[in-house]
Amino acid sequence: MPTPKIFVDACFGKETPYTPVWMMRQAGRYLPEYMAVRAQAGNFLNLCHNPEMACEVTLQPIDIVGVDAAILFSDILVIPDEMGMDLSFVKGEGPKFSDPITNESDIDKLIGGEEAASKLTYVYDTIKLIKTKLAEDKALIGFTGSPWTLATYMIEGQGTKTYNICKKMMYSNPELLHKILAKVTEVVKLYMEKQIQSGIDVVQIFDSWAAAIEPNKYDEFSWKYMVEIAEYLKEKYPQTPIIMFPKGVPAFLDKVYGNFDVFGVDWSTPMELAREKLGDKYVLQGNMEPCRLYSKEATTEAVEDIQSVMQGKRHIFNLGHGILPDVPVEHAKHFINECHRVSKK
Ligand code: 1CP
Repeated sequence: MPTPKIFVDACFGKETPYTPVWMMRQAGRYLPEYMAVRAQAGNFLNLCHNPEMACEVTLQPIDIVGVDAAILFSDILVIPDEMGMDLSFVKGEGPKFSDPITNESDIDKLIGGEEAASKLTYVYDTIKLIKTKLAEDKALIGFTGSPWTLATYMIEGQGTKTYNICKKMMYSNPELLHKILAKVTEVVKLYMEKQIQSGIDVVQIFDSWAAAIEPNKYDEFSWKYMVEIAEYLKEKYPQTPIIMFPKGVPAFLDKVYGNFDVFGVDWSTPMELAREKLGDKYVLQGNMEPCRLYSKEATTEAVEDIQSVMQGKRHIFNLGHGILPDVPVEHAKHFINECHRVSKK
């Protein structure tokens, strides 16, 4: 019998001895051990491309803060990079693509489908290496950005506050945006399939920029593509749980549909509301406001509140978005311990 993984059981809504917990962006700059490996790598993309180093930073939060699942160390933007867009990380400014997509011939030039997914070998090698080292009772989460979130970077060329270039396309040339989204969706399906074949236990689809889309258009431009990916994977790999994380869409909760297992609740959505609307159909993950990690008292208060709503049923603890780089490691550990303490049966 293989050792059970509490995290995977919880994703399927099974009873577990306590509620498992992990933190979005848990492998990152708040850990001095991460900074040391990153310095050794020279730059962020080298770190993503090097399976030994990526494996090391993936495992750090398991050993240092005691989370129940590791998340593969990589970035969502390696996908457009391997589709032929030239990605770089400019110090202090974040990701940049030198030639953003503006027209149909730019889309036609992108490498698609199997060819693009096959170029991400360093990710698959990293997964295989992690699986040789990760304790058997811990889960490994693989991930992708949603087609919409990826497209925002491919069209804007970088992070954006206004999304004006993608939204201009959304309202004035929606067919062009759909063409990008469809091409990215095909790559993501095969990419996630290869992550599963390489050994990941759980899939998370990050739609970090969901809130940029008006609620009436959210299904058309983002959710339906996420559901298409989930349905493709579920049909072939029903034993691999899928977590959907659309950030900041409380107005869409009534319309959520699709074949997946866990709905990631962001910190702006009250857990009660998510439980009322979705709790019977999906396991819920979340949702402490990440800045509460600056105070141990504020952390304990939120963990107790979330526990009183979810009562250890059909729930996975997490933050409502990523941990910030200046959070003391001690406080991150406190969050994990408190989640385990309040939910222990
Ligand atoms: O070391 C550094 O300075 C680079 C910072 C960094 C890190 C640690 C980037 C650049 N990416 C990552 C790792 C990363 N990215 C992970 C690793 C696993 C973990 O969570 O521990 C994951 C899951 C991501 C996913 C990611 N990248 C998302 C979705 C998740 C989210 O936080 O919403 C997004 C939007 C990105 C784009 C990206 N990559 C890096 C930065 C600084 C950004 C955001 C830029 C922006 O704000 O637009």
